[in-house]
Parts: sequence; C-alpha cells; structure tokens
Amino acid sequence: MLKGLFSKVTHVLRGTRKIDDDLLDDLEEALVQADVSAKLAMRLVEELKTRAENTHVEDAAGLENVLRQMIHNMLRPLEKPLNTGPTAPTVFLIAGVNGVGKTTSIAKIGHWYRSHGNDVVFIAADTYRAAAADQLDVWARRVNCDIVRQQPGADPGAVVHDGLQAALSRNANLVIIDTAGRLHTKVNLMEELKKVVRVVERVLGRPPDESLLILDATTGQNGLNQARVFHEAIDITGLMIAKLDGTAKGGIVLTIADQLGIPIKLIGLGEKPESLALFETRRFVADLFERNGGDEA
Ligand SMILES: Nc1nc2c(ncn2[C@@H]2O[C@H](COP(=O)(O)OP(=O)(O)O)[C@@H](O)[C@H]2O)c(=O)[nH]1
Ligand SMILES: [Mg+2]
Repeated sequence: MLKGLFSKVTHVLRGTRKIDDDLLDDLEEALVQADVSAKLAMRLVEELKTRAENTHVEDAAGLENVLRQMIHNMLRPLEKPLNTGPTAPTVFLIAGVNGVGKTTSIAKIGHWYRSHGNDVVFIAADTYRAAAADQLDVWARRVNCDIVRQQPGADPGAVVHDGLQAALSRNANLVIIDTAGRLHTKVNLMEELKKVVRVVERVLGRPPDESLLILDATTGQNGLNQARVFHEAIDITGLMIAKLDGTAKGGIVLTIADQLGIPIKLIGLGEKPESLALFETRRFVADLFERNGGDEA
C-alpha cells in the first residue's frame, strides 16, 4: 500500500525542532523533492508560517497538523465519485501516453465493477499495436470481462462503434475503451481520440460518461503537460494517478491538483487487478504522512 509517499517531508517534521527559517527552508526543499512544484511549495510554506503564527503553533508536530489540514482543504474539492451514465451502458474512455498504465488500469476498473455484479465490455481501440489488443484480451479473461476487438490497424472509431453496439445488445452495464498511447505531440492521434468521442456521441447520444486520463506518478511533472494537451483535445472528466506504490514523490498529486483542477477519481497501487482505490482525500493525506514505510534517503 501507500507508504512513505512524503518521507522527506515527514523526516523534516520529525522530532521536536523549533519552528524557524531553517526548518521552513528544509520543509520547502523536501516538498519540492517530493514533486510539489516550486511555486506551490513556496506558497504552502508561506501560508503555513502565517497560520502557525496566528494559531501559536510552536513545534514541528503542530506544524505537521496545520500542513495536513491545508493539503486536505486543497484536495477535498477534487474528490468526486465516478460518473454513471443516464442509460446503460456507462462508458469510460481511457486515455494517456504509452506506458502510463492504461491497459492495466482498465483491468483493475473492470475487475472492480465485475466483482460488484456488473457486465463489463472492454473495447480494444488501441489498434496501432497488435500486442495491445492481445494484452487487453489476457486481462479480460483474467478478470472475467468481455472484449470487443478487431484486426490490428483497424479504424479505432469503427471498433468503438461495433463495441458499443455489442454492449447494447448484451445489455452490458459498463464499457471501458482502451486507446492508443498517442504521443501528445502528434496532432493526428489527438484527432483520432476526438473521433472516438464523436462515435460514442453518435451511438449513445452523449459523450463518454468519464474520459479518464491516466497519469504515471513516477514520471513527475512531465505528466502535467501531457494532461494539458489531452484536455485541450477532449474534455477530461477525471484523472487516475497510477503507480503511486513505490514512489516517495506523492507531492505530484498536489501539483496536479493545483495546476489542473481536474477531479482525481482513482489511484493505482500496483500491478494486480485489486491494486486500485478510489481517491479519498482523508485516506490520501493519512498515507502521505505515513511514517512506517518508504525511504528516508
Ligand atoms: N507498480 C505499478 N505498476 C503499474 C501500475 N499500473 C500499471 N503498471 C505497470 O506499468 C506498465 C505499463 O502498463 P500498461 O497498462 O501496459 O500501460 P499502457 O501503455 O498505458 O497501456 C506495466 O508493466 C504495468 O504492470 C501501478 O499502479 N503500479
Ligand atoms: Mg496499453
């Protein structure tokens, strides 16, 4: 599970250090090392200092409580449940650059809905690489979901069209669309994604109920630019932050929240079908400051 996400920050706050400029400088640096943007780290530390003075907080432990509260207040407005469509099937479109964890995340989401009694159809609209549909196929079998796929190179719009028709005729509750790891600089790939959205609109009379962008927590602030490009092409309704296990840089979530203001809906915690959680602010803040795991270094 999530441990030590903020280990450098908790290290600074450990013990009974008095609050002085040295401590605040160390804290700011630790925040930046945890992938909080420099701007946000500065803002947080300034606000922390003011609040600490106003409330007569005198030691590092008290400071931590104030910081926890500030982070909670920042993230809480972005905690939103996953949407459900007004008519079946609910449609989730999954987007993101290669390797961020799209296909694995689809398996996790499918597994969760399936184990709650839903009929789930995966649509393999990443037709660019043959291996992509094969990978989704393997997951579909493992997590007991249906899959609609076509031959490699097929038009993703056509695959989505057929997949939605199949889901409608099977009375499926949920459709999850896997898309290519379209390089965010390639305009044609963004056009392809827009086309997939239009196909969903044409078949169901509404856009996908969720257009989820998957970001990889371990790639730091690169993900922010990706997110902007995707958000310009299609209306991203939520984020999933994958690979939050095994990073001491949980601050990326704060940076994402600060700069994008897009709801954070899910987090990925490993490579197993069960390694998925809804984003819950309280839980996340507790995990951020968890002291039992992670490296100090
Ligand atoms: N540790 C960890 N690895 C993940 C997570 N999600 C995906 N991965 C791994 O990331 C790699 C790329 O995942 P994949 O789903 O193929 O990415 P895609 O190219 O976006 O479809 C695979 O090795 C996955 O097992 C996660 O939450 N935690
Ligand atoms: Mg994939």
